[in-house]
Amino acid sequence: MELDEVTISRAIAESYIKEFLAATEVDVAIVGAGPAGMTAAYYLARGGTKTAVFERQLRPGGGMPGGGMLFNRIVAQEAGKTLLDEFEIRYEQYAPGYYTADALEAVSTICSRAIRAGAKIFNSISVEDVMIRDDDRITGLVLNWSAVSLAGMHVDPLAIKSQVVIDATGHSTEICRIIENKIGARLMTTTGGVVGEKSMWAERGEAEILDNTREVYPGLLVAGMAANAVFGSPRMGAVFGGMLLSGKRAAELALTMLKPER
Ligand code: 48F
Repeated sequence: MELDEVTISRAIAESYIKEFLAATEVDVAIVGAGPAGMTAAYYLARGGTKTAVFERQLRPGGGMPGGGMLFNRIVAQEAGKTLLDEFEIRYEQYAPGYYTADALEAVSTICSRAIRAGAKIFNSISVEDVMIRDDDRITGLVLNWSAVSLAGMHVDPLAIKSQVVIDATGHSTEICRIIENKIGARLMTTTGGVVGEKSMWAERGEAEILDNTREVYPGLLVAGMAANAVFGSPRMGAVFGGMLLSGKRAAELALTMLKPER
């Protein structure tokens, strides 16, 4: 049978639009397909929760593919190793309590497991704004093609609804900053705004990240480095266990926040 370019084009466009339409009303929308966002997506989708992830970059993975200073290896500590086991990512013990893994294997495996569990990851889409309704509650995201902002074109966005949003945007905590700066609303932090990440301290950063993984504004959870940045905890460099554990915690919390009738 001859390959027909129009059929190829229609197959791509129609199947993409079908998936995008399905994502216009989701249970949980996650901003950022770094290690924390993708881990959250995996745990949510695995339980049947309708989950969409929006990632600005062409490729998923956030800071993980770069390992430490482009040495594409990651380190996980004892607690983080449980997540490497869950995803079946191979690792070696470097020293007692320190495990190393290939950063690309880690990214590709978590991404694949999240998608196969049922999460939809939309790459090359930036979240540029949020929707706030019902007495100051985040109820959705405002999306645009990343290429549109890169090109500096004036193109209006589209919007999707979500019961719960997870800010997994990493160091920049972009969704929290939109709430703080654009909406002018108070976040559930000591200052009422993004406190800002502190200088590197791996031990403390990892110790505090699970407590920081929580609701920061009605309907909005923070996960991964965004959690430490918004609550003013240290960064931790190329140790990634906390990112995975935080993603898992965010998924567990999101489940408790979803309305029962879903
Ligand atoms: O930065 P990122 O990997 O965040 P993470 O999951 O993990 C942090 C680690 O990579 C590392 C570290 C380890 O100790 O500190 O830095 O917390 O992934 C965040 C993703 O969010 C995307 C961004 O492109 C990246 O892939 N992102 C950020 N803002 C937006 C966004 C936005 N407004 N819309 C869509 N995607």
